[in-house]
Amino acid sequence: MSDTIFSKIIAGEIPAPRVYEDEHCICINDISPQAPTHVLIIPKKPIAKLADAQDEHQALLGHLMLAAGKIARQLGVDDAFRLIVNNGEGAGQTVFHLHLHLLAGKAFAEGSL
Ligand code: DGP
Repeated sequence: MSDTIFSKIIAGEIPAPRVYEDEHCICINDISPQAPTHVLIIPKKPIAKLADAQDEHQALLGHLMLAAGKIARQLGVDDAFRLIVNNGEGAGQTVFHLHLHLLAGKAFAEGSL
């Protein structure tokens, strides 16, 4: 997989303050927020897109979900947040290093995507 902007942020080559970090992931504010809270949850291990994940990544994927809950509690938005994964260009993915978007702080229409 070629280097992406996220690999450079993980490596510290491009500065990006961490909302949260542990041995498996970093979490940073999105540069172009779509909600008052818009955090990207990015595994340190690069996987281009969710559809490329394999059985061996099961624990890592679970870890990212747990990190989302932890960050939501940390930011006080654990009552109402949305997680989004864009998979592939057709779904709006622009950075080909798997990541979760955590969005909160705005009203999400009931039942809408
Ligand atoms: P996606 O469209 O799902 O691939 O989302 C990529 C997101 O990454 C997009 O919302 C903007 C964000 N992004 C791109 N470059 C940077 C950057 O250099 N810093 C930060 N913090 N976010 C970035």
